Amino acid sequence: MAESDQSIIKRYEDNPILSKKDVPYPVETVHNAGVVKHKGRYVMLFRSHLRNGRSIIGLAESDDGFHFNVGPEPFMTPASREPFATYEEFGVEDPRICPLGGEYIITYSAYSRHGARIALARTRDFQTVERVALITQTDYRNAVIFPERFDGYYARLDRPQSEMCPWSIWISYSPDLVHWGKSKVLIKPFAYHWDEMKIGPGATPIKTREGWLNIFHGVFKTMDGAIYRLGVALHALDDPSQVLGVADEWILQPEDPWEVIGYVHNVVFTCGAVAEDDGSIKIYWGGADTVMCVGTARIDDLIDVCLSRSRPAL
Ligand code: M1P
Repeated sequence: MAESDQSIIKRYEDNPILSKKDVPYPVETVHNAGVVKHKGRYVMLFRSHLRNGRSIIGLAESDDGFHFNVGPEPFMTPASREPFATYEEFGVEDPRICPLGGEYIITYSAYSRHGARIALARTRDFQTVERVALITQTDYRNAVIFPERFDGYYARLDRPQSEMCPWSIWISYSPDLVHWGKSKVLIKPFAYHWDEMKIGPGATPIKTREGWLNIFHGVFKTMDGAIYRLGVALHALDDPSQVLGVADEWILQPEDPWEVIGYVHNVVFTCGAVAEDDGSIKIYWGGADTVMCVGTARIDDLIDVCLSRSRPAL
């Protein structure tokens, strides 16, 4: 489906790039994937629903960031070892990958009868993975770790889920990736706006010369259900708790048929983006919680919409 030429993100012409037919084990969806460049290749960790409705995480690799091959076995299934087993009983979802100190930190949602928590795992090679800790209580989703430390502390953006206020983006800090605190709200849904229902961090933050790009999702409730779109914000390089700008307009909305219709209608949802040396960025998103898509944008354009056409963060 054609999109407006004004779009800041150019969709790849052969979307969707991955769907369940590409997976050599039984799954019903391929969506919400974290992506990183490892040794010159693109590694994708994607979520799949099984036929019991619970989720697992698979791995796919690519030389060009557009054509991916899926590994023969799932990368992560619910843990059998405690304390993770109790909290992953209902599945593992929405992985994000952060390159940090020569390894890759994976944050994902752990689902159980006790709600949704964020779990943290690490890998050096995407061959083996070590679970490290459950890093939130219930109910949290959408945690992304910054790929650098600030005054010696790791930092993350996340999305606690409160009964009392719209779900917002927060920041927390940690000396060791396990114990987190100094939490502070940074960006809230904006009333009568495309993201007024709830927002959540999306891709692992991207370092640019002007600040950290935070590509997030925002949700608007209509009489026909919710619409998930992508937005972008810029955080200060030396202090990511300083929000330099939140773009007033969304940068991507469901338009292609596989984004409008699927397991959950009208969803574009990102868990990963890869910055390239030529000033472009590949942004990956799940379409309708069913397939994986990719598009490209200019990093300078994303910075520009944050700084020149911004709305209040709080
Ligand atoms: O179905 C759309 C999305 O709904 C949830 O997202 P959030 O709570 O952050 O708005 C998650 O289940 C997500 O995986 C899913 O894509």
